[in-house]
Amino acid sequence: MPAVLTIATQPYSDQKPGTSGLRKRVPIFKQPHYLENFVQSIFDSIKPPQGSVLVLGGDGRYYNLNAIQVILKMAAANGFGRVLVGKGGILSTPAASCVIRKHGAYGGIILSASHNPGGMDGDFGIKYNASNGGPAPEKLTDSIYEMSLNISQYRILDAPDIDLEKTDEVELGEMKVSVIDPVADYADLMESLFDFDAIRDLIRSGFRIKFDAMHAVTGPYAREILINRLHAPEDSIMNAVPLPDFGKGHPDPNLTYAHELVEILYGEDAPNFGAASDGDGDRNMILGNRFFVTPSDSLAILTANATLVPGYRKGLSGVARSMPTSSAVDRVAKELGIPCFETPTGWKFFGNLMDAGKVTLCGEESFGTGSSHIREKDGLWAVLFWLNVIASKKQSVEEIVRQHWSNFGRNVYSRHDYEAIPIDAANSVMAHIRKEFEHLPGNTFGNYRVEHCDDFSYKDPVDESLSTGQGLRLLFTDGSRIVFRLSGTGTEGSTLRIYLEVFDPAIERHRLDAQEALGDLIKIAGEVSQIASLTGRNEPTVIT
Ligand code: G16
Repeated sequence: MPAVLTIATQPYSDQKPGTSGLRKRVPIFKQPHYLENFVQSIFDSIKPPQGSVLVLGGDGRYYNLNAIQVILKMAAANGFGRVLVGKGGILSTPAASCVIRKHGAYGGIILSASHNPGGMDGDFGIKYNASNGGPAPEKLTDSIYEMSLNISQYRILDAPDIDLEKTDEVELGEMKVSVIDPVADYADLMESLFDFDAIRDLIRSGFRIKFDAMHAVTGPYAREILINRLHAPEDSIMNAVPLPDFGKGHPDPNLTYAHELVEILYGEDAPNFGAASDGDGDRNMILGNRFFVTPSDSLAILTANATLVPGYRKGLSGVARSMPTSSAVDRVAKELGIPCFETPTGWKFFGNLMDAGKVTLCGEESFGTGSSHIREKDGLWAVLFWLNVIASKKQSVEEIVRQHWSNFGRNVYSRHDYEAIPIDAANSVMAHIRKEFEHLPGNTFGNYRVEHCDDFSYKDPVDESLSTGQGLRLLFTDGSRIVFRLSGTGTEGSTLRIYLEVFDPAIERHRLDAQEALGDLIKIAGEVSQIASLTGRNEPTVIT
């Protein structure tokens, strides 16, 4: 029997998990004991009962396989009875959530830095999901951080690496390792929710789709679901082989980074439907022929049409959106007579609401949409939901969106990101805005009158925990708003996000470009934040 080693270590001070787990550059993760310290801090915080089951996998980025071998040996030395690990070390974030729930695991470790670039000098990340399949709640991430600051030793089995390339069951000390097909459970779940016959008919009728896996984790999932099960032609998927450096791309499904797909959907002979997912498969971008669907509109439209989908035929118990997400879905919820919750940014805030049965669908402006089928946002799920709605309504993406705007009005929306700003400069912008907020209520900027300014805070209706400092909101009397927020997922400097929203009830203005419609608010945001003078940046890095 291999020996359990207890290795002495020193704490690192920078292992505070962000919006979803610990994300750092690969060279930081490669420092001696860095990964091990964090993993031991997770195990010391969750205190798994002897013999517990752990799920383990990642998005296939550089360092994934090394980390998996280490974590397996540490799990064996920390009393786990079984680890379910994806073949090749692969598990998308939604698939991991699905496997945790389906197999009643104690929790799961997912290795991913989501949409951040990968490779030897790229980003790596690690996050823990609890037994409900969802991201660790703040209480737990705080405890993991505390443990990491005080750690003095970790436990690891002195054993050789195991073969992850074939599905099998092997022993690692007293623990069993089941190397599982990473796709099967997830694909079955999708088939149980959506009308695959109707989608197959749609595709057979000549409806053309293009899914861009961005050389990240969703390649094998898209192949199994879209090609094998839905019989889409082979050229319906692109960049479908996961690569450790994502083909040197930035696997973030937005109009800037998924430009290869965007060019196809806006080009000659464009397909009818386009979609992309991110590094770990939880985000989605939806495109029609020459048409972009904002994530906020997507959530509202899926909510309005949910009963067309078998898995949601009986209706929704409620919906939730993150605060910076537009209030398009609020209008739908009102009409459906169901509750709509506004939470801070971060999928973990939806978990309690779903566990308590208060919401069925939820979404975020950051290209995340999902439902209570798992406890993570789910990229391919959103793609299938759209295909099911299209198959049922027999309308194009653009027709569906325009009809939605006609029915509910349009929340014109955009996000401007200023990436990799020096941390001090970003903090001074936020401090400046806070100061401005003291005297802004009642002021007018052209047609816009400031009603209220605050720093968003949220009291969880289930466990009553309070989260403060979740984004600076400038709310106008007509319902328009500007939100300023620092990203919790970047690894270089600070990323400042400015979220802009106006409500437009007049159908004839719907053809207007969003940036044009938001022009006044963009100016106000610049004036109030002084971003140009405080950071030297005259333009956002990414506009979505
Ligand atoms: C993570 C969370 C999302 C959240 C996003 C926000 O996404 O899972 O719930 O909306 O971060 O990112 P930021 O703080 O940069 O605005 P992911 O896809 O990176 O796991």
